[in-house]
Amino acid sequence: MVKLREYQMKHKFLNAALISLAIVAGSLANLANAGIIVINHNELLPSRGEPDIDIDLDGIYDISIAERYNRHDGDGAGNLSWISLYNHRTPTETVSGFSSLGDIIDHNSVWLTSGYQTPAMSIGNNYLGIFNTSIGGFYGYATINYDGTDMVLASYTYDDTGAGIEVNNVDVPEPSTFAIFALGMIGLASRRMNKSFK
Ligand SMILES: [Ca+2]
Repeated sequence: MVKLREYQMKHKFLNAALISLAIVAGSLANLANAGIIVINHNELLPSRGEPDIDIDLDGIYDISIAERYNRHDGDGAGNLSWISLYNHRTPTETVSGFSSLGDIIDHNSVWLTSGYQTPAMSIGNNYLGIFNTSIGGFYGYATINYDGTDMVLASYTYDDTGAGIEVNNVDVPEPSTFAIFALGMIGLASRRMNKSFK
């Protein structure tokens, strides 16, 4: 009778572990289908010049982004970025100005196909909508962090399905809750199994 109860308990935990694994597999499959790609740059932008940036890392420059101090434009703020589409053969477009968290970057956005812009930076993350880089017609955005002194191109996030994309601070969805739950259940199941074999 005790043996039967242990057998039932063992299978109860094994089933829970298997269900957890299925949930993890499902959530990972959803992540793969989501099409959200994050490319980390972590590149300090210079205060002079017009550095070319290969935003999608395919070896072809897409855009120029730089910090722009007040000595160049005389506004006294020193918080302007310099974003240029000059000198690039790729058809990259940028949204005019920065977008906010929750904004949707898609065909309804106001796009610039040439020239340059000097939008003012806010402290924290600033989001520049980008469409159609050298790897194709994908909607995405660059995250540029400004700490009041320096500007850093943090990352480029895009949707490789061609769908519009929401500006979102949490670039990478975390399957950790399911994973931790599954690992916990597997641990419990293996403890039960070890006990039942003793
Ligand atoms: Ca490129």
